[in-house]
Amino acid sequence: MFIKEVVPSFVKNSRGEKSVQIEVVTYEGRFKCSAPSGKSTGKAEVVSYHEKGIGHSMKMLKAFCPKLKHENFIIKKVDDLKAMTNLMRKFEVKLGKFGGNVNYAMEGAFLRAAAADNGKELWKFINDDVNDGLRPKMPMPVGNCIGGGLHSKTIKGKKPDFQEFLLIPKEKTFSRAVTVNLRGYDYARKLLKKRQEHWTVKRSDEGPWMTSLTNEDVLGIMKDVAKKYKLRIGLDIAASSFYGGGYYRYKNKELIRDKVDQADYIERLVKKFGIFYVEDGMHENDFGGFKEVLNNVSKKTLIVGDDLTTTNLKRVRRAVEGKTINAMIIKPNQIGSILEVKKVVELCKRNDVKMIFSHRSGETMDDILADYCVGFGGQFIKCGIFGRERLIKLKRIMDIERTLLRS
Ligand code: 2PG
Ligand code: MG
Repeated sequence: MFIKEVVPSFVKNSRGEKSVQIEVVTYEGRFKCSAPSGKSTGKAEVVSYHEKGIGHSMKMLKAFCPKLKHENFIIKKVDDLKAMTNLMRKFEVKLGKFGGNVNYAMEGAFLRAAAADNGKELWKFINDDVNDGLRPKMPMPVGNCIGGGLHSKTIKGKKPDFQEFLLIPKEKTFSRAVTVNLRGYDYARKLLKKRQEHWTVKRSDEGPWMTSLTNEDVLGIMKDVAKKYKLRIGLDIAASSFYGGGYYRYKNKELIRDKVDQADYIERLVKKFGIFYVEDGMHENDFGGFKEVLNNVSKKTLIVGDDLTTTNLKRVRRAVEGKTINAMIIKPNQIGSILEVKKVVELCKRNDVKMIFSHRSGETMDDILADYCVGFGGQFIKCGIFGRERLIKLKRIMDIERTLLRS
């Protein structure tokens, strides 16, 4: 793959923040990728940009990218990307790190160019490598319906403490699942309007409805939505965001729970509302707490690590070998290396841990997450229900599904 040039630039994400985009130009065409950014980030995540900020990462890119001009890379599989990433690591030795988001954009653009060079779509390029080309199964979407926590603003001083109330369909096709999620999302709006005085339509980060209701009142709505459209309920509790000094500090309603109470509370909610999926129910270093919850809920419930595992092989190994989770979030920019993502995927597969490929709260118009999810064999894709940055990823999987159904 002969590189004509590599061009870095800034783009804006859905929160209006600056992000980095990389464009790789080869004889096959121009291949772009831009990086998303998180807000409720895990402490074990790699830094997103150079310690001096995104501006400094861009300065480094402006010096580094011209060095790739006229290079010839032979990339036949994901691991071959090393030839390029090694150059990045070498460049960092004296200047400090580019950051996980820069790696995300650079690797994504290179992989897209490499896939085209091999005459393949990106999902197929990855699938041929990691799944021996076996026909992939379509994932199910995990969609953010009602929001709270760090991603949401308060209404009259209130919001739910949990970050995300999720809808998860179980349908034969991905496109049907997307439709059902949209219907459920709209029905939730109607119920919010009914059950809350003076409610006006407002959306928080990622597009879910904003509300001042408590966790349990929202779960009541979710239960009705789920029943009407045969959907499953999920939660991203993002517990680290309201944990401090050994306690979970709830604001709505005001309450303090210790570790034992917190695990107990989650277990009760799971039973009461028939919850299928619980992400980050305990704080990010409480491996034991996750295990406790996993042991006390039905085997069908997914106990999901995100801030706990941060797509970091060491942490994932600890979580999986300690039997603390049965599912995990995969966010490539948490670890800043798609080669590491591949190792995490292999570990999950060996241990039957379900994989949820996930967007970040600040997303761009890039849809590479969809190719990663199908290519690596994720069972779920978490990328919202509404908003153009979210819909573009759902649409990409619908397109892949259509191609596969035709073949
Ligand atoms: C999460 C994500 C995405 P953020 O916690 O799962 O929903 O949020 O990107 O802010 O880390
Ligand atoms: Mg999360």
